[in-house]
Amino acid sequence: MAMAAVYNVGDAAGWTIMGGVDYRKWADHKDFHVGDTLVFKYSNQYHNVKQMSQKDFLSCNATSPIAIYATDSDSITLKSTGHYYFLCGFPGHCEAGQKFQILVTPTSLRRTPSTILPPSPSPSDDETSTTTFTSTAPPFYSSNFLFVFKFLAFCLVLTVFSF
Ligand SMILES: [Cu+2]
Repeated sequence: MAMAAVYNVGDAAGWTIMGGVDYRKWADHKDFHVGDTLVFKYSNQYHNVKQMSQKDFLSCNATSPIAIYATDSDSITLKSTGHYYFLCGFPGHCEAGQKFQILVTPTSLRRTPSTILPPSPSPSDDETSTTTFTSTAPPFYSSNFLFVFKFLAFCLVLTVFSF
């Protein structure tokens, strides 16, 4: 199994409203799994990290967080599957875009976040073997076909000569 990943939120920019970081886009391009860690780097004079319900996240209502982090370098390990909603609780920061949501999927689903099935190597293997089969099949098929064609042509020649 692949190792758990550590994600620096906002990459080099960190957790901020400066620099126009698009946290939604930052999160959209990643697959988050149980055991992965989010690292928030910021100055706790100006920012904090609050995990919210979906409703409060959407409305930027930071008054009743599920969890608050304010150490200025928070490492949050994603311990369970499901949606996580994060925002900065400082006034106006959520509205300015300092927020993002993620969907955490089981560790076993590292490559297929939308699938709920247990891991099975067969789908990709089947595809590979199908590809291999179809790529080797045509020459085999066409040589058979060529043989049948030659045989039919031979029969036709015999028929023509028999008249
Ligand atoms: Cu902030």
